[in-house]
Amino acid sequence: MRTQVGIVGAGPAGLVLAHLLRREGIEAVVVESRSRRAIEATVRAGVLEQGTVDLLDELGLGARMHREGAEHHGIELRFRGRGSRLALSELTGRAIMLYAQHEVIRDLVLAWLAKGGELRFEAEAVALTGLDGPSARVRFLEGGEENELVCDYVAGCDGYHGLCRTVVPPAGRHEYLRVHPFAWFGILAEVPRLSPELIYALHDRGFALASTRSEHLQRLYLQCDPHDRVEDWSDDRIWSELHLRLSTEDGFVFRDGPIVQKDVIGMRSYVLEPMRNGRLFLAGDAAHIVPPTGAKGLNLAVADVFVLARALSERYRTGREDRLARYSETCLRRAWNAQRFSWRMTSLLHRFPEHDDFQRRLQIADLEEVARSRAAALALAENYVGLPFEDP
Ligand code: RFL
Ligand code: PHB
Repeated sequence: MRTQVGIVGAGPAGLVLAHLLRREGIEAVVVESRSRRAIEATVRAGVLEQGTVDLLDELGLGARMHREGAEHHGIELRFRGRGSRLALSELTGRAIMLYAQHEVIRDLVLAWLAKGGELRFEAEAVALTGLDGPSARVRFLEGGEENELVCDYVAGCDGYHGLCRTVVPPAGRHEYLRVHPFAWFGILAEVPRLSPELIYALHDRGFALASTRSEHLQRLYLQCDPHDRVEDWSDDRIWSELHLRLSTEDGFVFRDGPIVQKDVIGMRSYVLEPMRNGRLFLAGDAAHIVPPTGAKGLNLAVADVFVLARALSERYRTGREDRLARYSETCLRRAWNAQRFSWRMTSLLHRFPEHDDFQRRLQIADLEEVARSRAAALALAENYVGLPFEDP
């Protein structure tokens, strides 16, 4: 098998890249280790930046998102029993879209296959070779047999647990890793929407987040111990903790109901530099992970492949490799800003085991500044809605 760009992984990074390349007339084949059913059912992100929404629209992939998703113009920061609205759209002129990641995946897969695109499910990449030679090779296992995809370039879009980031040689790479002393307990619950906008809450008992999937299905998160298991949290414990952490002085109430999914989500910050090894270009979670507090991971994956598609397009149109040569540097600038912002949101809103009273008071003063000062609010809002995709 031969193609121009071999894409490893059919997550947001791999699938958006496949569509972007097709628009540029560049051929691509995607290999994905899991089944279609599995990738279309994995519950992950929910917040799309306006830049991501605009790009999906440009690719003609946004119709269902606009029908079924919900545009939000603000979020609430809740602390000391009071809510403070961060008016995203008033401050920035931009908005966010609540639309589940697995719905994005469904839309992208359907459109790719409808256009006759090649996507091999249950095809696991097991080796990459020729990255410094005239052509690259992706070896993959499919139905118990080994196959090979020969290509000009490989896009490593296989996430944090994938193969691609492991083939960047130790000599030239630098990894930055921080594992945080807490995790999130995430649920999907069949209850009415708690509030018209997302609520990010800091409470003495820890962080809580009320997000949404539809009028009747809510996505809720609670800060928990990183060693907690799903079995440690009964439905009663979850609801009573959510009621405590989301409570307000003016008596905010919401209904309990059936919990249809529970998961524990570890919190990590990670960057791999450089995001390139010869003919291999890493994108998305394969190169960087951010804690979910800033809702940046998926959007960062999309921003990477936006830059990569431009660079590959230049290479195929003109033979020039200037943009490819700048790929890693361009993406790392955005990735580090997303790390900074995600760390800021995380430290603003979580209870840290090592914090004393002094640090807790500072945290409240920091939140109060965001509530009071337009400048502080704007700094947070412009990062939350997302900076424009960079294309220097
Ligand atoms: P993905 O989505 O992990 O996709 C990688 C794909 O590669 C496949 N794969 C392989 N395929 C072939 N051969 C191999 N050897 C392979 N190894 C792996 C995998 O099966 C998979 O299908 O990476 P990608 O495309 O970089 O996308 C990244 C995003 O998925 C991730 O950053 C976000 O989900 C992060 N995130 C959020 N991001 C946002 O922008 N907004 C949010 O609101 C948001 N909320 C979240 C989140 C992540 C969360 N979790 C579960 C970590 C909330 C949560 C709870
Ligand atoms: C989600 O809806 O899953 C979600 C929303 C906001 C975040 C993280 C996750 O910061």
